[in-house]
Amino acid sequence: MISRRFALEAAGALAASRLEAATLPNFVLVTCDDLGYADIEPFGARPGCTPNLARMAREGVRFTSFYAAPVCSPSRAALMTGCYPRRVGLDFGSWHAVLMPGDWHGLNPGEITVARLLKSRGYATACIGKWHLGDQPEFLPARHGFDEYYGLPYSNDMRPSPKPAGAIERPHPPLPLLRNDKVVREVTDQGFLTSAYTEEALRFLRRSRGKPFFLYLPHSMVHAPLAAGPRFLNKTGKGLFADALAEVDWSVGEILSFLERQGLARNTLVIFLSDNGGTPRSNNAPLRGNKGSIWEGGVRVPAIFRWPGRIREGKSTDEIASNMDILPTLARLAGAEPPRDRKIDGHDLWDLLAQPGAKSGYDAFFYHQTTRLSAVRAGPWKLHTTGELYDLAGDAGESHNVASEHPDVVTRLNRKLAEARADLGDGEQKGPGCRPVGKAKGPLRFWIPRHPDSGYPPHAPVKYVAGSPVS
Ligand SMILES: [Ca+2]
Repeated sequence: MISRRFALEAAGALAASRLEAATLPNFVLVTCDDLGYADIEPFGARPGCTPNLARMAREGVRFTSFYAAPVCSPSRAALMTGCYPRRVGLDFGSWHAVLMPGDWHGLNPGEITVARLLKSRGYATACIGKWHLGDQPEFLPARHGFDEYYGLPYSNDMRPSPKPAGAIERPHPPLPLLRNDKVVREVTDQGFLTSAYTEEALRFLRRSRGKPFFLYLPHSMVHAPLAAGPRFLNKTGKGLFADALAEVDWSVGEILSFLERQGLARNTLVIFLSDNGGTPRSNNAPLRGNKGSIWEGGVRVPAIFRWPGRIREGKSTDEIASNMDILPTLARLAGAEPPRDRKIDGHDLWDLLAQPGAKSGYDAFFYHQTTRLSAVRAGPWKLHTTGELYDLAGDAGESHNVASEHPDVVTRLNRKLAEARADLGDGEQKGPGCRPVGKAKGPLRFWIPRHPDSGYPPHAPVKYVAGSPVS
C-alpha cells in the first residue's frame, strides 16, 4: 500500500510539473550589436528596411526610453545580472573599456544570471552569438546557467590586425567560433555568422519543444567589421551596414515564423534590443552622441517586446526602462525568485508591457561612462555631473541646458547622484555596493594561438600577474 500510495503521489507530482512546464512561458531575447536608436523602422528608419522588426512593433510594445550601458561588456553584464555593470565589477574591463581576448576578468561565476534563474525552473537555456563576459573557461555561458553555447566569446573586431603590438590595438588571432568550450571554426570571413547563429537557434528551438525554453541570441552584427551572407550582400543598395542589418531582421523573422508554425507564438515572449547606441555610421536621431558616450545616443537603445494575446499590441511607452529589467521581468513570469541575498537594480516591466498608463519602476536611473558616475535621469530630467540639466521630454537631443532655470531640480538630482556615489562609489573609489569581478585563476588561454606577427610567441603560456596586464 505504501509503495502504491507513493507511486500515486509521484505520478501526481509528475503530472503537476508537466502541467506547470506546459504553462510556463518561453523567452527569446535577441540583441543586435551597436545598433543605433533610429536604425530600424519602428524607431524612424526608412519604411521597408526592417520588415520583421516593424511587425514585432505592430504586434507588441516599443520602449522609447530604454537604456543600456554605452559599450558591450558592461551592457551585457547588466542584461545578464539585472544590475548596474559597476555593481558586478564590469563597468570597465581589466585594462580596456571592454573585456579583451585572453582577459583575466569576466562575469563572476558567483553572480546569478537570468539564465541561471530560468534553469532553476526547468528551462532549456541556450546562448547563441556574442558573449563578451569573459573568454576564460570559468566565465563562459556554461558557467552562467546556459545548457548550450555557440558563438564568438567576444567582439568580432578582436581579430587579426595589421597594427603593431601596442597597449590597445594588439594583433589578435582569427576569431574562435565556440561550441560550448571547443573551437569549431577559425573565423576570418564573417559573412556566414548571422545565418549560422540563426540556424543554430532554430535547431535549439526544435530540440526544446515540450520544455519551457530561454533562447538568448546576441548577434555579432552590426558591430564592425560588417559582413553579410550571400543572400543579403549588396542587396539593399544602401551599403554593407544596411545589408548586415537586413540579415539580422531576416533572422528575427525566421524565429517569429518558427514560433508561429509550431503554435508557440502565444506562449513566447520575444524581445529585441541593442546593446548600446550606434556608432557614427548609425542613425541615432533625434539623440545626441554615439556609442561610448552617456549622451542619449550612446545609451538609449531601440527595444521591442512581443507576446501576442498577453501584452499590449502596437503600443509604445516612453517610461524609463533598461536592460537590467530583463532579469526581474523574466524571473517573475517564470515564477522564479529573484536573488534576495544581493541587490538587483532592475525592475519588473510587466505593468509597462500589459497596462496602459503604467509608470516606470525607476525613481532615478544612473549613467556610468566606464567607471565614472556621469549623469542621472529622473522622470524627464537628466542631470550630467558637469552640471548640465536637460528636459528630455521636449529635448531628447540634449541641446538646451536648463540648469539655471530649474535649481530645485538640480538640487534634487544632485542628491540622487550622492546616493549613487554612496552605494557604488565613483571612478577608482569603489562603493560598498560593488561586488567583485570574476578573476581567472590562470594560466590564461587564448582560444586560438596568437598570430606570429603579434610580437608574442604563438604558443607561449600566458601568465596572470595580479593587477597587471597580460604580457
Ligand atoms: Ca556593442
